[in-house]
Amino acid sequence: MEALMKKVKDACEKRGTTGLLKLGKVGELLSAECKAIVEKAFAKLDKTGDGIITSEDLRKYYSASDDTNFDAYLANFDSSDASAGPVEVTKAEFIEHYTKQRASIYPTDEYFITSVGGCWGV
Ligand SMILES: [Ca+2]
Repeated sequence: MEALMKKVKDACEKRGTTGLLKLGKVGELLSAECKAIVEKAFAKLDKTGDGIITSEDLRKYYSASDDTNFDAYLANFDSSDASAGPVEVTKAEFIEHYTKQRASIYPTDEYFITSVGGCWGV
C-alpha cells in the first residue's frame, strides 16, 4: 500500500521537477489549455461521476483493492481541513492544486500539459 502511494506520488508530483524549478507568481491563473487538461483529468478520475474525487474514485482508477485508502494522497489536493472524515476533492480544489503546481514547478504551459496530461493519460 505504501509502495503504491509512493508510485502514484512520484509519477504525479515529482515528474520533471529536477533542475527545472522556477517560481512563478502564486495565484496566477491557469491558461485555458492547462485548465482543459486539468478538467479532463478530473473527469477521468471522478469514476463515480459525482463531481468529487474520493478514495473510492482512485481505487477504481487504479484498480486497487477495496481496503486501499488514498486519503493521504488526496489530502495533497484538499485545501479544506482534512483532519476529519474522508477526504473529498472538489473540482475547484483540484484546479487550485494544479494552478499552484503550474506556478511553482512547471516552467511553461507546454511542459505542464505534457507532464500532467501524461501523468493522468489525458
Ligand atoms: Ca467521485
